[in-house]
Amino acid sequence: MPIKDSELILNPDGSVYHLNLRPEHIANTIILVGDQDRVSKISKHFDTVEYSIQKREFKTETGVYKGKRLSVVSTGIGCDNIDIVLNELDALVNIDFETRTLKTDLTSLNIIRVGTSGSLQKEVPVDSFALSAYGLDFSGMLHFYDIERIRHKPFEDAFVAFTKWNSNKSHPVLIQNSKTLEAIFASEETNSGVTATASGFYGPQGRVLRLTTEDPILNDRLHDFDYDGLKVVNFEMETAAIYGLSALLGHNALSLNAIIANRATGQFSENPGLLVERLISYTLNRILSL
Ligand code: R1P
Repeated sequence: MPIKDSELILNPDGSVYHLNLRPEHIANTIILVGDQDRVSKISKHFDTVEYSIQKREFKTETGVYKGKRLSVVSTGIGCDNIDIVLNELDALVNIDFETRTLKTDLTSLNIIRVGTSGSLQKEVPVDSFALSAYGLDFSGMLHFYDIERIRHKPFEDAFVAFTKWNSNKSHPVLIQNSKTLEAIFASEETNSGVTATASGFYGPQGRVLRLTTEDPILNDRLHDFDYDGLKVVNFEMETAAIYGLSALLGHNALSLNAIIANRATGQFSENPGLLVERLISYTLNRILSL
């Protein structure tokens, strides 16, 4: 049965609804960034840029870096946007837009997030890199999918008990990265651990400006939680959603984050731009091994 017009929305030029891309416009290796202005900070390293487009916060540039075809796509902020980006990227490679049916041979994309993030551990300092061994979703977006086969319930249950997680909030979901990608991108420069993916920037990450939070000591509990040596290293807003949808759709995903803030010490990087540039160079270097 063809997928209905209302479910897979295509623009008049045949491009997918939000990303505004046609299948020929993307490479099989895709770097995701939050900030649309970070796209050109990556594509400026390319030998050539063959395609460039932006709709809303979703900016895409596809080109060749040292002989390897890559796309860079900005997601904007948050897991709601990741739902759009991951589903539309998957549709671009795995659904035939003419017949609106699933292709017989499915494609696995390599998806690497290059993001910014705040550390929860003193030992993971400002101006370092974090590599997400797992994403821990607090946003709730993944609960709208059938996630039973990809989540790690024993960790989640231990986490809920330890943090006295309020059941009015969405149940945390733990999802693993792609071990194949981790083997390529991990080094002594990366701090590995669990990345907590929040549903907001202020209250959901324990920031208090004028409003009190539901659990004032949540970040302390995140800091202290230890599951067989696995610690929650950092907070951001996309990784667990990327890991969850990639695992469900059969793509390989890895998240790398520049630690621009340390929530445990209260420090903020003096030059976050330079740190992001360093993470971009690090990522591009290693992407050539794919
Ligand atoms: C919040 O300022 C944004 O920055 C972080 C968070 O995940 C959130 O998207 O990542 P990016 O710099 O990749 O957007």
